Amino acid sequence: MDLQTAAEKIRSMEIRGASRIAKFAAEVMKEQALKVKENFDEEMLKASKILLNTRPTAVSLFNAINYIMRYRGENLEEKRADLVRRAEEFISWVDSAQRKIAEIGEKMIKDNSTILTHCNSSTAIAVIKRAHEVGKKIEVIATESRPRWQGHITARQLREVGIEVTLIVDSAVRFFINEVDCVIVGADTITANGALINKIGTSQVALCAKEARVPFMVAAETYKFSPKTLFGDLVVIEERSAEEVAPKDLLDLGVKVRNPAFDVTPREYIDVIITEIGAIPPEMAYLIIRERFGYSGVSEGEAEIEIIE
Ligand code: RUB
Repeated sequence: MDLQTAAEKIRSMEIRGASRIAKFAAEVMKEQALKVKENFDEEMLKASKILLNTRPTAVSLFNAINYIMRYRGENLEEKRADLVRRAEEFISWVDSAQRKIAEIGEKMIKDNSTILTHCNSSTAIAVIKRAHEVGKKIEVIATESRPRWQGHITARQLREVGIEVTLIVDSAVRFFINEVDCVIVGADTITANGALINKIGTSQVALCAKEARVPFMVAAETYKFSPKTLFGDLVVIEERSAEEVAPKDLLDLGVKVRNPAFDVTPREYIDVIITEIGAIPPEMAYLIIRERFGYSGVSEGEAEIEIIE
């Protein structure tokens, strides 16, 4: 697949969800590395930039590219082999982390419980499916997740394995929250101070859960933690087109539309983040970034990693 086609698949959301995007980017980088005949560094840097310039919010894409681009080698073949190895390593990180999170997260779901989820997170779904597989009796309330209806994907994926699912409109979360035992969502990015960036509406769900004292859990691989936020970068919230929200006749009348795809949930609303290295409080985000990415934030020299933006 050529790079522009790959980038367009991410931009148009044919490939979507933070983990899937990162894994796909790793696959594309590997494929690209196998094709390059000369100027390996320049060509791979170009590929990185094309892929990074698709959707700005999920740090998993940035982490995937930066992990892969730390390849080393004396000549083209060595560099190629190292890049391919790193891409494959990243891909298996995605798969194994999700399995591990499912194992840990399942234990945090009670038997006979109702779980609410928002949008379509493959990692949150892995936890829910695992709870079902080990024999827990669970029901799921899934929000539609307008404007792109990812809730329909969630409802289908859970129903297909035999889980009871109720689909609700996004604005009905508070109406139903007292029937919910826990909320579990995924993550696009977790900042150094423990805030969660996830599908628009997540912070309203968290607010409702807090008010009703319903535990709010996040299922997030460590590659969803953002090293960039340690250096003061703010997470860019993607704003998508007005056409996703309003019909043409309204737009033609001059109605303005704002369509942010993600929002920020402060750490005070999060009970636990389930990662592949353990269930942690959001306050531990800094340590995860330090341990997993080698960034200390203390001095630039210690970071030793060239960041590709
Ligand atoms: C998807 C979304 C998901 C996270 C986590 O947004 O917000 O909750 O990406 O997903 P979009 P996963 O549909 O706009 O990409 O757990 O699969 O990484």
